[in-house]
Amino acid sequence: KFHWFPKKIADLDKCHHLVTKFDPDLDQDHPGFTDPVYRQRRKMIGDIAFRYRHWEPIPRVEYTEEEIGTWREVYSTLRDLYVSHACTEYLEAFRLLERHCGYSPDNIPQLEDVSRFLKERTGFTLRPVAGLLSARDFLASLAFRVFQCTQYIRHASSPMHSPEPDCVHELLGHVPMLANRTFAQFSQNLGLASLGASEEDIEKLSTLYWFTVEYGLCKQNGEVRAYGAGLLSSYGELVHSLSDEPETREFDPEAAAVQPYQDQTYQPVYFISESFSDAKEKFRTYVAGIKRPFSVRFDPYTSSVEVL
Ligand code: H2B
Ligand code: FE
Repeated sequence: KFHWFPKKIADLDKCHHLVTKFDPDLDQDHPGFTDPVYRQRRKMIGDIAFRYRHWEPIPRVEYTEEEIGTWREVYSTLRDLYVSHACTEYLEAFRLLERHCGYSPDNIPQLEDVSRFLKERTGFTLRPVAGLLSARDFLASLAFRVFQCTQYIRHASSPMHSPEPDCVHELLGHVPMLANRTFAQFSQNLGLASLGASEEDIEKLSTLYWFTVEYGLCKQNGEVRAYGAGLLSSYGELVHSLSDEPETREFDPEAAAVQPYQDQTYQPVYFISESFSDAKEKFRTYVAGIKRPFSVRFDPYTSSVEVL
């Protein structure tokens, strides 16, 4: 009657359904579409994810000079903007990642190192994924405090933009926020709410994810700052989101869950949360209204989900 969902963390090996709309083999607008060498490389790194099983260390990738060059360009451009545009939780984690995890303009951090760092901070771990994952599989992994993370990097011709998630987006956008306890809890709650949910509810939860985890803004000491990964990994949109061009609204899960969104250009609307605790509380109220014929409880000792 309801959709299958993972009950234990190793079940995430079965949550690998990709959405191919932005894949360089199929999307003619992908900057790598006409570059067979890039597509080969992207596939090789993707294969690491296809072969990966839970409990294994994440294989290291030796990045090429060209790939590191792409990373360097984005990293150094964004880094200067973070001071004035990123929320304090992000900045704090970013400093730690530079100190302990190999974050620097000249090095693309290894997922295994980052995963160990996050495990120690919030219990989150990473697992490699070969591309854009279905919303259901992606959200389900969050329920186990697992973040599915791409390992390949965008095409060198387009360092400031990638149509699909890549390691720049994951490492600069998502990872620092996952080191924050309140944010980690919020992410897990979103995941738990998605387990076995109807198609409509998955659609709403992924729209909510979009306006918070990807494109969320928050208030800090009377200023607005970014915490969404789509913003923190895009120079252009980060500037745009804090300019007076877009419309901003107070975060309201009911509204954010059904707000139409853009995955090709900048968002016309952003939602501003008072704080992460506030967003988490509002989300709790929202989730209470989602109907499921069962409830779930996460057991942190076994990293499994009990169905009640
Ligand atoms: N897949 C991957 N690999 N990374 C993401 O950030 C991502 C995803 N986000 N699949 C998901 C979809 C998100 O857009 C929501 C849950 O639909
Ligand atoms: Fe993302």
